Amino acid sequence: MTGVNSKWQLAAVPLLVILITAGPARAEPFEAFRAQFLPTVESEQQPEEDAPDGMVWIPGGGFSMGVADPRPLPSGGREAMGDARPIHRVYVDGFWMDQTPVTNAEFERFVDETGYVTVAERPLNPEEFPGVPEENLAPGSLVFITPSMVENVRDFTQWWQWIPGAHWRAPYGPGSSIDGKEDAPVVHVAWEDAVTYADWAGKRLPTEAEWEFAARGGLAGKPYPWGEELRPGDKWMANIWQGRFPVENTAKDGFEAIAPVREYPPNDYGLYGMAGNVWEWCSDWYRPDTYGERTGPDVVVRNPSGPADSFDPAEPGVPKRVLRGGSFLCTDQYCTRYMVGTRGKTEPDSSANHTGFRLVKDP
Ligand SMILES: [Ca+2]
Repeated sequence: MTGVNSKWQLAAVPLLVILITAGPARAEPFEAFRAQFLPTVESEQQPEEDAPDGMVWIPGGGFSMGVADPRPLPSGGREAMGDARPIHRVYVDGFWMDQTPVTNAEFERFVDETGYVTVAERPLNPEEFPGVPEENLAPGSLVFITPSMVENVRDFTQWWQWIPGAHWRAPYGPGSSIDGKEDAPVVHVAWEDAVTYADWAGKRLPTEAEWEFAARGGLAGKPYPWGEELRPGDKWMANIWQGRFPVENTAKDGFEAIAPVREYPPNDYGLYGMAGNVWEWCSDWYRPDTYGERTGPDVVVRNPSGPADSFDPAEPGVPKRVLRGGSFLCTDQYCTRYMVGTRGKTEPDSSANHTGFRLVKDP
């Protein structure tokens, strides 16, 4: 089932669960990191209309898109993030953006009004899975289940499980519910589900460039939407994972799983949850060489909408869309894609209990 295998891709980044204690923040790595970015220059474009409900104005402008190798930073993780380079200059027009990811309550209104059935609630097509017994074609989705022990840290099937009957309203499968989680981001939504919701809401998915511009909140060369340190003043600024992934989740940030959408402080544009909690779909196809195609230090790429097709050398033949922001399952030792500028990818028809979305709207 390639569809299922490729869903592991988000979690399949090289993993070494060797905990090191990050030393005290040193100035030099931050300086070297910062030096690779030019300042963000916001445009003066202003909308004529009042802010749509729950949205804030993102001014647009020019910014340095991408990320420097974060590994020298004190909490920079273990990945070079080469698919987010070269850092290059991009200009995006201004737009409205949802302050939070779409919540369970909002998604419920959409489903109640339209009768929409999400991808995770539909049986798998037998033609796409020849030879697979019918009982294995039941609707379902991927759920992170904490394993009691891990034999091989590269084998993510030990913690990602395909759960029949798991979907947005039953995030852990039959018997689970979203009661009391109305303010949490909706999850188990495939890309197609997000696009359908967007059409209904009169909005659209952000491009990867718009998402990144917004996440930076006007800052430049900072690894997080709030600035330079993972925990300024020892305060958790996002819902990520603490402890030894994937077997120990100490939830020092207050949440073992998903947090409500306004739990942590917003960035300077008033956006909540642009790091951690849930991944967010973007409209772009994923390719690791997207930025390389935009070369030329004096070239400003205007409103890029991504490549015409997708290619992931880790899984050739499996088209993927971009996701941004990381999730509650990312740590400073594993994944680490809550760092602004880093990129995620997954198959558009896949869903999991760490993936949601937020929307934008043109003025
Ligand atoms: Ca957490």
